[in-house]
Amino acid sequence: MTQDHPTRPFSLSRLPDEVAVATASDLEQQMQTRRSVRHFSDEPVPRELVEQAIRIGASAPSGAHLQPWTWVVIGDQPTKQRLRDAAEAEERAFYAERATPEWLEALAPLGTDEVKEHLTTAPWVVVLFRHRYEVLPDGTRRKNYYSAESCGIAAGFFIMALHQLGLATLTHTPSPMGFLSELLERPEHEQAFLVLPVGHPAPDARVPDIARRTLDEVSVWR
Ligand code: IYR
Repeated sequence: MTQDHPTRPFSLSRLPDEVAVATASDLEQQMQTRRSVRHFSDEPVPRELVEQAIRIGASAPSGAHLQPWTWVVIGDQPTKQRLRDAAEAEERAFYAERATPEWLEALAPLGTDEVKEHLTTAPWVVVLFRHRYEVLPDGTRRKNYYSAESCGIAAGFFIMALHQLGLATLTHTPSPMGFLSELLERPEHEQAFLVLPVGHPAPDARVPDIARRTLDEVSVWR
């Protein structure tokens, strides 16, 4: 390692193996109850909780530590409505024309359609923008490395934090997402990456009856 940049000492508090296994078991149980929610309650959620979840999301590792993200948080009804109208216009075209039959078949178990009620019902809608590059003060461009991977990891941290706080979200990817840049007035170098409504599930919320793949199915050990 080159040593011409400052470093500082680091250690992690070490857990006895049995404690780690018990902790992992509790955490896994907790995380296995997470589901993508499409039916939200309009009950308010304190802004502070969303701030904390974003700080946790933004604590994620990123390529060259360039932190290539902006979290746009929408809490006002008129903006949420404009977002919903624009998203539904794109989705209508997606479901009616753009989606291939295979894609529609893959989506069938999820029961999704062009109605995006969550965008106006959830108290908060967070749009994560990915910085493909940065514009430096002198106007030149600096490339960001692995910005998609970085934003994916950050979104994962954010989703996990929300679940731990007892809040629901959905990784909504309207396609295409260009309308979000205009509507939320983001600069050219930022590209909408994910739309994440945040709130409590509606009291009558339902989720698809689908299962997760098992450890044996998802892992190979050699
Ligand atoms: N963007 C559409 C379609 C859609 C695509 C995937 I991949 C999903 O996991 C769910 C939906 C929509 O939001 O309805």
